[in-house]
Amino acid sequence: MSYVLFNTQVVKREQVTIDIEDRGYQFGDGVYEVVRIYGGRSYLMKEHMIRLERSASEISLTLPTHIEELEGKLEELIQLNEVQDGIIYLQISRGVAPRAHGFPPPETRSSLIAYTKDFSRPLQQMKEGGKAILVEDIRWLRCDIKSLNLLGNVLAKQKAQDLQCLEAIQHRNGTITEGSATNVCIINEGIISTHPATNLILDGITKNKVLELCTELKIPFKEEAFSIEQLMKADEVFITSTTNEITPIILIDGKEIGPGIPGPITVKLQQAFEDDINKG
Ligand code: DCS
Repeated sequence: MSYVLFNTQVVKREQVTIDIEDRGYQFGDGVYEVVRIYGGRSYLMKEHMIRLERSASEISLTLPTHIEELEGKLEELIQLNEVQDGIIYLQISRGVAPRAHGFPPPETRSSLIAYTKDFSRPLQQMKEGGKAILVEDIRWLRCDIKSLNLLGNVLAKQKAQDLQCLEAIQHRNGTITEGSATNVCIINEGIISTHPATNLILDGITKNKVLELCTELKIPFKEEAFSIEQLMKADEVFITSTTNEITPIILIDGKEIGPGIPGPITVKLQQAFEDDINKG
């Protein structure tokens, strides 16, 4: 039996229907989050809830419940669905109203939906590393909002998949921003660089955890944008996300990064990340 959170209530999946005039469906007018579940427990839930609240506030969307209450309902969902390793997908749209671009009447309730999915850790990919391609970043200028509008990301990812690659690394005029659904870090002479948390990228929760681990491990890092050239010449490259954790990138546009195998600092960070997961 699968349960979902529908607005403020946990119900059976079969009981949920989405209205054809839901603004999430028609305009992508809403925000979302993906939260990781390890060993039956959510990971970095608070950080995801804070980002959700911020995304919603940036588009003037009112959440149907306080985040503390929402957090409780999501934990209930994990228990009811007996998820061990998986994810929670959660989205909130600006609700159901006759189609018109402007905001609906103020009494319109936002629609929230959250469900769980089993998802194993990508252990082989993390060990062996993956391939990536470079693509132009054609997205809007508010990539800091975790918006339901993902067309730019979808097109980028598909280009990567068409070429049997794991990820598309995006650039704006030669400056690397982020992957289609990941943040990108490079390592040069022992120093990690990643794009600063501006309007041009999503401020990734996994990336922030990695930076926290860097501080603990005394690995120097800078939140500074880097160029395509710096990426291609880096000693190590890795991507981060809730589902990809820390995945080494060993080949970009057919060219090897460093010796073409996961680098030692990336591996060290993977171990520290694993310890953090197990700490719970
Ligand atoms: N950048 C983009 C554009 C993303 O979509 C994501 C996550 C990230 C970076 C990494 O952020 P987190 O570390 O907070 O996950 N994308 C989610 C998604 O759509 N599926 O899984 C994760």
